[in-house]
Amino acid sequence: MATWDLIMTGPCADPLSCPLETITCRAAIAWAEKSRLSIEEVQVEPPKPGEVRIRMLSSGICGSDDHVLKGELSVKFPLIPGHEGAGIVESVGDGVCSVKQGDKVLTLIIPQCRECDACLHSQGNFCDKQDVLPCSGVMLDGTCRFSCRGQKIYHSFRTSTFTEYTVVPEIAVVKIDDDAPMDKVCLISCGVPTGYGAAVNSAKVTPGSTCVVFGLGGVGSAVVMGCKASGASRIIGVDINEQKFPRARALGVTDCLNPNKLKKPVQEVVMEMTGVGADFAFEAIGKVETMVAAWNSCNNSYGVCLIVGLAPVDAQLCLEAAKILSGKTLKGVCLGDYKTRDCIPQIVTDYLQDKINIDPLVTHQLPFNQLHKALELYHAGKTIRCVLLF
Ligand code: COD
Ligand code: ZN
Repeated sequence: MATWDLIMTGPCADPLSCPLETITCRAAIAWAEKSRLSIEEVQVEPPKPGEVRIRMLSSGICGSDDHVLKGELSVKFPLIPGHEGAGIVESVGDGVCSVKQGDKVLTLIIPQCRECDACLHSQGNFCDKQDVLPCSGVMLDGTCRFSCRGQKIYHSFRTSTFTEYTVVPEIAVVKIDDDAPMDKVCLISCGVPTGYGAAVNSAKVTPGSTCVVFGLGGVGSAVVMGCKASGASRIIGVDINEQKFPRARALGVTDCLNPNKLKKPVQEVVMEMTGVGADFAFEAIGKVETMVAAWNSCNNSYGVCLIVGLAPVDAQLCLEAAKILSGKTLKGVCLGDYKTRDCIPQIVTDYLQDKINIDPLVTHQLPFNQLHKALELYHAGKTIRCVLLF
């Protein structure tokens, strides 16, 4: 949806036949922690060697963006938020060979450089070139591609998708099928692999198992989908917002719990409901207290607890040390343990081939100029995923 007119600065109108120009377009800027996002005219520089400039078509609003805006992650302001993006390659810098102008692509919050220790290890996916922990806010060469009224604007996770144009490293972008519906597949850039992948790829949920999922937002709902697809026979969903329960049930949750309405701690209720504890527990909220509750909801001997959410920086996770002896497993997981450039395009193909259905996760779609309404819906707990359309 072309909501804004784009102004090409400089004399050249045909990007194929002349040097790349700076683009002036609209973007959402967070000038400071907890400030209201402001839609501004920004300058987006051309991609440098090894970089890709993308015309965004859609971006989801993910819980991590909210963590960024609240200042719960250590990021630099002013910045352009957003990471769950789908778009079309507008131009590429020197040496870029994995994507070309006109390709449909997804942005990747966790890149895949294919050179670092994590990328070279068969089980690793947390690429050394990621910019989440910590978040420098700059490109790999230490500089920014965005500016507004002469001021440097930082990048968010080297993705920044709440903008009509963004620049990302080649290692943080991947080509997807030409017929992918761009108003939805942005979810496959983050929420779907993060949640669905945590269940099917990381935990490898087993048929007939009992799962408990803490947090029934976009990511937790994708976890539920993964548990269901893996044949779990019981899926307990935990959320303080009961508005999330009907959709969660439709996705496969068999029992819904609101911890605020229970007379006992939620882990005790899960223990009573299951008798022996859950086979698999997932934390998709990003709070230490729910991480502890997820851990204590698992079976003591063979339970597996997956931490999907990211707690605020400096938070410490405190667990009863003796409980680890009995054999249960605690595992962190990011982007479903997928090596992102290798695996994420296949999820898009699987969606196109009806092997996975992401449609129920897209509860709202709004044009970019209604960003504030989208954020209001998110904060009111009414969305699973609201997709911004450009
Ligand atoms: N108890 C139960 N439910 C709670 C509680 C609580 N104390 N607090 C909040 N909730 C519920 C909310 O009502 C909401 O339904 C849900 O938790 C959170 O959902 P969203 O929609 O706000 O967030 P998601 O699903 O988009 O994202 C959740 C993450 C945990 C993935 C995210 O916040 C995060 O921590 N991301 C960083 C980790 C990561 O892997 N990132 C990869 C790319 S984002
Ligand atoms: Zn995300």
